[in-house]
Amino acid sequence: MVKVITYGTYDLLHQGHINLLRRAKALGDYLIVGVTTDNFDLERGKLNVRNNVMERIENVRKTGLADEIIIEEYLGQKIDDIQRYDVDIFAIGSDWEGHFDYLKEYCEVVYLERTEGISSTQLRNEDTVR
Ligand code: C2G
Repeated sequence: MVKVITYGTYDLLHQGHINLLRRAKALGDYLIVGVTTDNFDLERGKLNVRNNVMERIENVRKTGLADEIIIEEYLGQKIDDIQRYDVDIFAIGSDWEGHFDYLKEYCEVVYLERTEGISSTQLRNEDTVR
């Protein structure tokens, strides 16, 4: 069984996230999705996330694409998760191209095409204008 893992905030879950999850799932048989905690996002400089971690987990769950959902709460957790869950492929959007090459020591690393023209930032801004 090929196990794939991917991570994200998934704030105001949109089609770009869904496409990414679908592409990640298609790489293997079992998809683990890591959802960032509110605190981990603050630590990494994401200061205006709208949905709390429970809402974001629930939205990912509702896509029906994740076989397992875990939370990501500390820097360096990806290596621990890959080893703990015996992951074959780490997948992430192409906006992160090159950034996670250090994980190649532990599993295959795949950068998936990002969906252009939609983002959580854009949705947050539209919401503010409304
Ligand atoms: N994504 C996408 N197309 C978009 C927007 C996002 O393919 N238009 C992808 C991102 O590339 C990422 C996933 O959707 O793979 C989740 O994106 P975010 O919620 O913005 O999370 P991010 O900050 O990219 O999480 O450990 C956390 C991860 O390292 C990165």
